[in-house]
Amino acid sequence: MTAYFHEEFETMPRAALEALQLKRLQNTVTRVYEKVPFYRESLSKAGIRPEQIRSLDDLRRLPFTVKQDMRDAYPYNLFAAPMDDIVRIHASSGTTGKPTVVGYTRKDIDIWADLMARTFVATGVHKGDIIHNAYGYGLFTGGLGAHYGAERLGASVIPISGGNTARQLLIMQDFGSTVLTCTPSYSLYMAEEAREAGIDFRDLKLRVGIFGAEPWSEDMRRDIEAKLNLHALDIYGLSEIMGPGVAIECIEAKNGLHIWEDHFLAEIIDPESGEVLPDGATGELVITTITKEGIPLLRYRTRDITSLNRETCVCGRTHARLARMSGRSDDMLIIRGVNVFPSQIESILMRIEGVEPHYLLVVDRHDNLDTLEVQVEVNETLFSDEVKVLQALALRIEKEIKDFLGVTSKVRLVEPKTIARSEGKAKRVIDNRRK
Ligand code: DLL
Repeated sequence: MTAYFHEEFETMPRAALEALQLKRLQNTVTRVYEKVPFYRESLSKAGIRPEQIRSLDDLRRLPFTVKQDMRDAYPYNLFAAPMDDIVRIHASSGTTGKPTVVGYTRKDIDIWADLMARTFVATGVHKGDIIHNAYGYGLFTGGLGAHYGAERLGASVIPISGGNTARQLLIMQDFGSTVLTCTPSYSLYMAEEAREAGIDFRDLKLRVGIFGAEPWSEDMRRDIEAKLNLHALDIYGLSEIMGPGVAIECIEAKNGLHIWEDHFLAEIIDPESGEVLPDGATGELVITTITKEGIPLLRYRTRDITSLNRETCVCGRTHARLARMSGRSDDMLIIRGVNVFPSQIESILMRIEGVEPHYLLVVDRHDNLDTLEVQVEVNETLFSDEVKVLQALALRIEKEIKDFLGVTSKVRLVEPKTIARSEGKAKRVIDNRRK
């Protein structure tokens, strides 16, 4: 029997859901038109007045919002509520320039806690669970987002945040944690430290892991599930839209992430032309928030690459599912004209015996030609093997990458623990061409 947190909303028939979406979209467009000069201007430029939004199809007429708009509005110019009503501020670090700042009203925090509680329930988590929350607490939304959801659900939350892995393991053992929340890469780091400390995950009480904040692959899921002895589920979110809990895989299907459509409208567009693509087609995810007060966003281009599936799920939820993110359009590497996502290389690596889930892609340009070096760790046994064996393995991986992705690479097998471990979002790519 599927458990729900908000059964009425989670299983709402499409027609009722769409009626609710339209009403909320109309309110949001009115709100930003009245309160945010940026939107008043961009809507006026597009020739749209709020009362012209009469059906969900009118969504397409609205202008996009992009990350640069948020940077230009730094720090508060996109806020649609007075600062007096903002009770929390988060920001995403970003790799270049100023961070992207978001503000939440009390109601926004309340809805976020509800949606995170809903998210937990979809993964089979319930009151009575002990949630070991190793997402970072701070400006990053992961820690506090999961924390409030856990409390809203009535579970016990351990606000451990990231770092000090030895202590994490000790607490997990002694406190009887049943749920782990952190990035997938950090969960693998924990597995590695546990093995070295002689801790067997089969002796722990962990049952569910809720992993996200960075791309990962189906093959990595299998690896994590085997090493940590739990169900590993994919959680998606971004600070601009809310934080964690925008979309989640349900434990019943483990196949696609339900995006909470009573609060977010999802579209997939062709990242080049901006044209809306049909369900099932892969493209860039665009999200419109329809209940936010602090910083509502119209058609925000997430740059995340996925597809939409609106078929009803075995879990009974009617909310559309997003395919596992293959990466961000700005993480896509173009190597000698071939498009490659780091996650595609990850999938190939993960299928090879003896190869560890720790890798780094180094892209460079020599004599006007792009080069790709794949550094990947192999296990102790393999590493101490003869050079010949290692060379043959490197060649085999190069061949698989060439055969599957059409790109030439140089594979460098490295000793265990050579590649930096991450307690948060892993860094998988160094692109020296961007320097
Ligand atoms: O990463 C929020 C979050 C916290 C999500 C904890 C899940 C768990 P930001 O730091 O703003 O927010 O980064 C958002 O991370 O646009 C994606 O590119 C990436 N991302 C998040 N979840 C996933 C996922 C948080 N499940 C950016 N798969 C997003 C792939 C993800 N990428």
